[in-house]
Amino acid sequence: RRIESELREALTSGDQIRLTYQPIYAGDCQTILGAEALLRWAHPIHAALPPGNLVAIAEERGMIGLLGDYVLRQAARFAATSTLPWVAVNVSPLQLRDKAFPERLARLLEECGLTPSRLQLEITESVLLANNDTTRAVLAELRATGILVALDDFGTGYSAISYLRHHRIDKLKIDRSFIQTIGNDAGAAAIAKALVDLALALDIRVTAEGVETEAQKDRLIAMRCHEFQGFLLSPPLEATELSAVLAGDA
Ligand code: G
Ligand code: G
Ligand code: MN
Ligand code: NA
Repeated sequence: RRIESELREALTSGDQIRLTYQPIYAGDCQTILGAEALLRWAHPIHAALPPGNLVAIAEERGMIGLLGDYVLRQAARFAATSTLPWVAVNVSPLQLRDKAFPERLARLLEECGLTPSRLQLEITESVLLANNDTTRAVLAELRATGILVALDDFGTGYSAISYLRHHRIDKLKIDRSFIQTIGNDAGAAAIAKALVDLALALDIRVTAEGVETEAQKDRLIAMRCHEFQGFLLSPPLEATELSAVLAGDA
C-alpha cells in the first residue's frame, strides 16, 4: 500500500525514477548503434529494489500503464534531443494488452518530436506465447507506425521459435546466459550460434547481451552477430554520460 503511493508520487514529481542507457555497439566496438533504457529508482529505501520487482509491483497494482508511459516519455525525450540513432525500451506484456497503447504512443512520440523508427520496443517471449488477439493487433499496429520490435532474453523460458512465423519480429536479443558461457560451455556456444543463424536465416537483426570478455565478442563476430551489448563495451550510463560519449569527449 505504502509503496504504491510512493510509486505514484515518484511518477508525478521530479526525477526519482529515471532511466539509464546502456549503449549497443556494432562489431567494431566503436560505433554506437543505439541504447537500451533501463529503469532506476533513486529512493532512500527502494533504490535496492531491482527494476524487475518495481515493474512487478506496478503490474500487480494496476500501475504499469502509468509507469510504462512515464518510461516511454522519458526515453523518447532523451532520444529526441540526442544524436543517439535509436533507443530501446522494455515493455511489459500488460502494456501490449491495451488497445489504446499504439495511438497513445504515437501521440507521445509526436509530442516529443521522435520519429517512430528511432524507438524500439523489447518484448519477452511470454508476449508471443500468450497468443492474445489484442496483443497481436497492438504489435501489428505498432510495427505499422515504424516502431521496431525486439524479442528480449531470447532462448530462455519457452523458446517461442514457432511463433516467429506468425508474429513478425525485427530483432532477436540472445540472452546473456548463453553469451557468458560461450568460452567454457560447448552447449551454450552451440545454442548461441544456432540463435544467430536463426536470425540471419530470418533476415532479422541479432544482438548479443551480456558480452563481458574479448573472447566472447570475437566468437560472436565470427558467428556474424550484428550487435553487441555488455559490460565489456559499456555499463548502463546516465543520460549525460551517454551524451558525452556520443559527442566523443568522454
Ligand atoms: O537493469 P537490470 O538488469 O536490473 O534489469 C532487470 C530487468 O528489468 C530486465 O529484464 C529488464 O528488461 C527489466 N526492465 C528494466 N527497465 C525496465 C522498464 O523500463 N520496463 C520494463 N517493463 N522492464 C524493465
Ligand atoms: O532482460 P534485459 O536484457 O532487459 O536486462 C538487461 C540487464 O542486463 C540490465 O539490468 C543490465 O544492467 C544487465 N547487463 C547488461 N550488460 C551486462 C553484462 O555484461 N553482464 C551482466 N551480468 N549483466 C548485464
Ligand atoms: Mn531488455
Ligand atoms: Na535480456
